[in-house]
Amino acid sequence: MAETTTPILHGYRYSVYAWIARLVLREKGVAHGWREIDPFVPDVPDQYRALHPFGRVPVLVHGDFVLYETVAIARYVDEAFAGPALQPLGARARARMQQIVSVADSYAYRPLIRQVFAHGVFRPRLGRLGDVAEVGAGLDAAATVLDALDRLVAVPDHPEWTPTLADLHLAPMLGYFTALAEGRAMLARLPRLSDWFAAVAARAAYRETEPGLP
Ligand SMILES: N[C@@H](CCC(=O)N[C@@H](CS)C(=O)NCC(=O)O)C(=O)O
Repeated sequence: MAETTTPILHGYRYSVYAWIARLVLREKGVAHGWREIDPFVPDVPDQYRALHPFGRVPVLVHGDFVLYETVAIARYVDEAFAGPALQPLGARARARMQQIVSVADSYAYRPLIRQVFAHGVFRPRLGRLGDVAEVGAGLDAAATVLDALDRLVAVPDHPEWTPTLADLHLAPMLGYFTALAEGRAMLARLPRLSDWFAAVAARAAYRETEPGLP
């Protein structure tokens, strides 16, 4: 069975998608190795491009099985290994989970991460110039995304609550977005989304995989 081989995650320490993959592995209780690769350098090594033709992170290598795209990695980890189930049963609950993941990738990633976090937090912390116009545009676009998510997320309502792949996909994006004060203020205006985020962010898996800031 595939479970006997230790999977290796290739990722960049500060990548939000690598964080999602690490969070899923941690919630599932899957021990794994780590190979650091910076996908933002101009020349991503050919060796890495052989694993990921688009030169992004993360990639999961499990024996002879090579898998890129975080949504596929997360689902594989949940289905190929023992541990708590991270996908709900039932057509509607699964569809909602998939919908939130898709909203996160399609509508949240660019404004929350590439615009607000990258230009408002990450670049300045590296001593590089962030573009305030990008931050402003990201905050504008984030309003619609956060409103939609406020209506979609399931707020934990009992002590045995366990997260789904939707929670684990979305929380790191909110984590980075709220590294900026304006992001925190926007989230604070939405009580459901705030309660949901507080519950996921309080989990040991989230805290232990949190990359921190440069
Ligand atoms: N659809 C990909 C997206 C991965 C992605 O965009 N990763 C970012 C880091 S968070 C990356 O590698 N960026 C490098 C680049 O844009 O050149 C997935 O779900 O894994």
